[in-house]
Amino acid sequence: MQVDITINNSSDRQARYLTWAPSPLRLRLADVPTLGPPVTVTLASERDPAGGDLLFRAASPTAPKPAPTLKVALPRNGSSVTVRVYGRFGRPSLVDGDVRVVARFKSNVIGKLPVMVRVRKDAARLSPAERDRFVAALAQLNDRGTGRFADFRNMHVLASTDEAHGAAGFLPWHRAYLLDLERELQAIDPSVALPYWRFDRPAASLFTREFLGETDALGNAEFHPANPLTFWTTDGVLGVIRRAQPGFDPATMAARGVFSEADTLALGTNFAAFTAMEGNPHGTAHVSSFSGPITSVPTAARDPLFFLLHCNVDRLWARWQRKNKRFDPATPASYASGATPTSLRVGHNLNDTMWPWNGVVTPPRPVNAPGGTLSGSPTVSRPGPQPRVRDMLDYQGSVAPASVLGFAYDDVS
Ligand SMILES: [Cu+2]
Repeated sequence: MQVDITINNSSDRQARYLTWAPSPLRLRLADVPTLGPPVTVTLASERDPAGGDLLFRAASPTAPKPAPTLKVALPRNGSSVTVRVYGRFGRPSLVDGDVRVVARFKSNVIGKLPVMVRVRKDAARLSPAERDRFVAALAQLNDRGTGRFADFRNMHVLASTDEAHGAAGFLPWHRAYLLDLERELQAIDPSVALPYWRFDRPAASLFTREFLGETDALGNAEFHPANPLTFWTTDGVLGVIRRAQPGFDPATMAARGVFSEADTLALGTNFAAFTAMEGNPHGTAHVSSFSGPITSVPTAARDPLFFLLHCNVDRLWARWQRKNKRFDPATPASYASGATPTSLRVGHNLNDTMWPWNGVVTPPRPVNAPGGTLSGSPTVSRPGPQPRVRDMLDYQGSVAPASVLGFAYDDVS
């Protein structure tokens, strides 16, 4: 007897990735005599010692909470039953396939599928292997200045100032931007998730030659010869320009003057109040500790650190959303949508599509739209190629399960 296991409605290997949000898991009996009662199988995880872990739940809305095991009765006629599988919060994977979905009949294993609990982690706490996979994927996306990274560089330029900064859409726009980049990295190596820079803490292992580079006296980031970021090229220039400001040591100090996480989360319980975080900690983290391209909107995306900085900004929004239950676009406090649907600058209203993914190049939008539509994902269908501001809020499907965007943070349940 054998059971076929399918995750995220796809037999594609690239679909076998989980977060804390539920993913559909489909079971179907193969090779069984058609006569007789349903066959009850038990789902559980089988994990490596430091591997990810899983929880399961029946699909019915009234089903009990997610649990480490789940009994499922499967019909003998080969029709399928769909349940839910979750990464177990606090137990993300270290490497691909370090946890398996196992289906047992009595004590016999009759089905097994390797998966990964893939979430965004603190860059300073990645394992060397996680770090190296991320760096390799990012360097490949850049491809010595000839790769698709150039699109991401070109999306965050002067033209993006009105579309993505200084107003309510700042957080949703950058969430879409990071998701687009992360999906491109995952197309290169599906085991990669974007790490975040906790700029409110020292990050000794991040500013090293093996990772994002150690700044030298001339203001360049120095890389180990084996680090593929050695060949990082943007705007036709090889290398990463980043200089620690006098007296600043990123290995032992937090970025200077940035609000602590607690102070950031305490900015207010309405989105309008929370948007003050665009100034501090976001803007402060950009300008207070390093000099170089990172300090200015049109050039910041030249520095790979920019994406880790913004990943932490997005994580702070996610933590704030979790703390205050601000996932529902229909709740006014979840977003500063203004009194009427068009009360804010174009691109910042809840129902607006966002540039450049919408391809709109007529005023007041910028004159070009680099990068094309937003990359799709093998694991989820949202937000679609032309995301709206509202599509960015319910990223874990807390309000509407179909809204899930396919990413999560290690410390946001
Ligand atoms: Cu920006």
